Amino acid sequence: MIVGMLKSVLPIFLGICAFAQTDYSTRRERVQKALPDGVVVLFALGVGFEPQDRSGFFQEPNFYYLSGWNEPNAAMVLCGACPEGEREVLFLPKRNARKEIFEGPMVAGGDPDAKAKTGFAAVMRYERLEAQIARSLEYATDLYTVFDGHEAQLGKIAPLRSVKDARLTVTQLRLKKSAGELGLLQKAIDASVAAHLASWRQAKPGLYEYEVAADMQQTYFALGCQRNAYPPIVGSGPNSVILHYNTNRRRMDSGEVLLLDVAGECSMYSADITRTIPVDGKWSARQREVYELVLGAQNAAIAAAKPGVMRSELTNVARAYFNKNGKGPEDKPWGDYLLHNISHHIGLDVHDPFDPELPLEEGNVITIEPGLYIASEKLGVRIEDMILITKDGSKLLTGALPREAGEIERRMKH
Ligand SMILES: [Mn+2]
Repeated sequence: MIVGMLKSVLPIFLGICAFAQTDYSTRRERVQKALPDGVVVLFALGVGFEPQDRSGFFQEPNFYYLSGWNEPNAAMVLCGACPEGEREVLFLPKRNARKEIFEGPMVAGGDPDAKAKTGFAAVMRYERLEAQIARSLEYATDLYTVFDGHEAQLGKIAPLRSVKDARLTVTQLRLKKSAGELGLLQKAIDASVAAHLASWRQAKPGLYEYEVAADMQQTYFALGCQRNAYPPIVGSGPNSVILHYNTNRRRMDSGEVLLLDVAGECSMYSADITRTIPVDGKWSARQREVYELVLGAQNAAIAAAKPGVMRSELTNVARAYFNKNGKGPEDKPWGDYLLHNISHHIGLDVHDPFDPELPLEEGNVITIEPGLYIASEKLGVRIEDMILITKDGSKLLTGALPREAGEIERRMKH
């Protein structure tokens, strides 16, 4: 009993998985309960994956969420109606000595210790996948997968069964973050906050955008992040109005703002944080005016975020705040200079999947990121923070990074 318990709380040893095996098996049970008549087949990323790919291997997030398995060329079958021992099966490639020379020891389908190492009730060779799907369908009516191109292949295995999309079922689980997930999100946030603070000490006229991007990445990698959550956006002056600018080649100049939309990913969980700062360490009157507007809109949207509210409504709140606070250039309402939605879910994906029908719920983690972009003035301001939806409101997870205009000036003094 004690040995069994001990095993069950050991984290999966491969990759950078951070949770106990039981956390993943609980998630798999939830999928089985949500789709009791289904055989759910999920695929890891990686058929054809080459380790020398520039971007490196990144596990398919739904597969990772339900397995913690961080290796390519795997699959799983979940079948709540199947006999004990076949309700959750992980399929792994067979042993490959050549591959192990390059990539280190692997867990293979058929290894005697594969169950203990993966936390699955059964681990089989990948070659058995089709046969096991057919066998599982004797106990269930429908075949499910997360539609990503594999549905056609499954249709051929079981031509008489309908193949249904399990994406929404897994999405609904992923929307509510567990305490463990919140811990990993906070780790990514804390490392990214440190990166932003480092950039504030560094920024000055004459510096290149890539120098700032490099130091920010160095900061969060040194604090344990494994990847960029997304390509760093370091945009000075005219580049501050380009929403997904990430060339980062320009030299910043006196009198400009610097928009920093930069964050790291730790243990598969992403942060997403934006600040806009004055390159000189001191705002011009116009920069400060626009900054205060964006901050006001952000505060209004944060105040509006709570269970029961539709996330899309938060963009309306921000736009309404802008519109009732005077006019922008060309006598247009300020709201016309907000060019994007101001919120998305975040977790294993920077833009986590969502259910468009569902209002915000306790346990959701979302961004709040209003901005105003005035191309004619080469002035873009965005402020992006992450909040956790609580029972009756929200908690600011990125609060360690100041947002007030005056506080940013104080922190930039060096
Ligand atoms: Mn974002």
